[in-house]
Amino acid sequence: MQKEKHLELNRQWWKEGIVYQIYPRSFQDTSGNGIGDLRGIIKRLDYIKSLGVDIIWLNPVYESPNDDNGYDISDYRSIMKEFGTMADFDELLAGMKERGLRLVMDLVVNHSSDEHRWFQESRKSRANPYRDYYHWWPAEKGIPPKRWSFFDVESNAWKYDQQTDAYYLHCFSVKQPDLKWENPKLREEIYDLMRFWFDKGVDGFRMDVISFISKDTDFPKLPEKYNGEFIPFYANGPKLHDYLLEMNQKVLSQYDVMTVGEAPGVHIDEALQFVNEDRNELNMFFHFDLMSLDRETGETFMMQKEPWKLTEFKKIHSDWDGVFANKGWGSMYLNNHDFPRSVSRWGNDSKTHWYNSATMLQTFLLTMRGTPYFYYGEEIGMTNIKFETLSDYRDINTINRAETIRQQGGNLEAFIENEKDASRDNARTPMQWDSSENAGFSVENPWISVNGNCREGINVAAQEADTHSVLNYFRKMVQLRKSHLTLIYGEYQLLLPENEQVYAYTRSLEKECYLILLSFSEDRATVHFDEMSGTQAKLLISNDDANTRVDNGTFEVRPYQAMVYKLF
Ligand code: TEU
Repeated sequence: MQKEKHLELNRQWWKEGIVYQIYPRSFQDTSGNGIGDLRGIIKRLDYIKSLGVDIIWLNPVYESPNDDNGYDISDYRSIMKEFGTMADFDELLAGMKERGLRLVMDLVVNHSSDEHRWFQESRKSRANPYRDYYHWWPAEKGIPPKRWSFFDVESNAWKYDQQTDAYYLHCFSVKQPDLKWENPKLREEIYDLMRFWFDKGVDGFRMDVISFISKDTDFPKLPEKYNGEFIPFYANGPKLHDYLLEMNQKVLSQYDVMTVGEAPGVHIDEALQFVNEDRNELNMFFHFDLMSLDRETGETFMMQKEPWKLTEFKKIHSDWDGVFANKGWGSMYLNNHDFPRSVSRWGNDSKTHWYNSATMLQTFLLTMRGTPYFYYGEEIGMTNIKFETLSDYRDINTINRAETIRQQGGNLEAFIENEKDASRDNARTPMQWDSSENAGFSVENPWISVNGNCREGINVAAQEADTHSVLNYFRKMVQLRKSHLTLIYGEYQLLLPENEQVYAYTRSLEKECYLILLSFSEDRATVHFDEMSGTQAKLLISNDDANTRVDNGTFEVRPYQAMVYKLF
């Protein structure tokens, strides 16, 4: 019976695992330079293990001039000096394996750093053997057709290089030239470096903007329909799936590894092309539908904060669950190093509601179908820092956006106000280990300011000691998921789709069925399910006082309350 169930469910470690994302620059400094490092993660491995998570996703730790905090790699086979040495890395990996933790690294191969040897060679001459590792447009052909850059002050993705009288393409900063995947030699280089890390024992890759790697190298004028919305255009290169299939055949299929693609611009209708098991491309990917729910990309790419409705939030997650109901597999995340902290964005970080909404959002990720991804600090409810001044920021995205607005005589104050909610640096402040000056992150001045609310109980030390803390609720919820296969593989059924206060759904597998009730509201709510009157509901967990038994289908829900009931 067990074997058939296993096969029928197509059980996989990366489906049952819980991922903990570490932004190494902000996790733990041990070298005293105010910057997190690999020895800092080694120091905290027992803490990470105690969370009950299984897989660590490590943001880039490779050699880099840090124009974009490591997403600009100058050597794919060496460790950034600020973070430590390869010996530190090997010790970290060994420490993880000892504890049964798996390591997923970041594969950043849509672009490299302009300080990478490949680019240094490529820009030397048009005949250089590395010329075709990048996208060059000879100046004699005239100005290349408009392409947008995420980080360029003029938002221009073409940079003129006098050395060879040509332009090179960079979808991100000028120091992040795009690699030319159309060149099979370049692809082989990338497959080799992937094998290098897999042979070291790494268990997978999160693949940075993998949806952008294929380009139409004739660089036609952008079709009208993409005006202002260039991301879907970047994400539909002609050879994208050929490359992902080739990568799988030549590398991924040779190892027991996990892959998750970061896929901005991918529409829900294209989802199964990436993760349908029969296509042998990726295991899962991050879509951006939720990440763009509460923001309007205004001119100058200022991510204008917009109100959002719970019904929209529910629809996004229900539609994507539906796509992967029989084929493929989904990823569940509410924040990461590119987006504001989830409790401040999707919950309510006011003193009154912080605890309930932080734990409610944990319950959501741990009761949905799809591999849950937690970002460091989410287990203790870390919030946005909401910097007051531009000088507090370190992120190229904010600094260059501000420069664009300044140059265009735009409203810088409005921009700074908006960045309090929208900026990436909200997610990059040091991990809050205790309530000391630098929150136990470093003895020296941290590279970016610590959030002062580490002195208001939002720190590990205080929450370790409190059995009811956000941290200990997280641990309980993790164990609940791990001990109920239905919460991992069970069918998902949305209830009360029109309710703007409560997100209600069931998870069921064979005879087992669970009801999950989540309040996204500051006000109390009462919900009733006709189909449940007479059904026994036994409470398994809640982040607030709740009725332990309900049998008439009516549930009282407190502000930002979460409840998981077993139905029978
Ligand atoms: O992010 C790609 C991406 O889509 C983001 O730029 C996102 O749109 C933006 O951050 C919204 O605020 C990946 C990495 O996750 C990001 O950290 C890098 O800056 C970027 O690629 C370039 O490597």
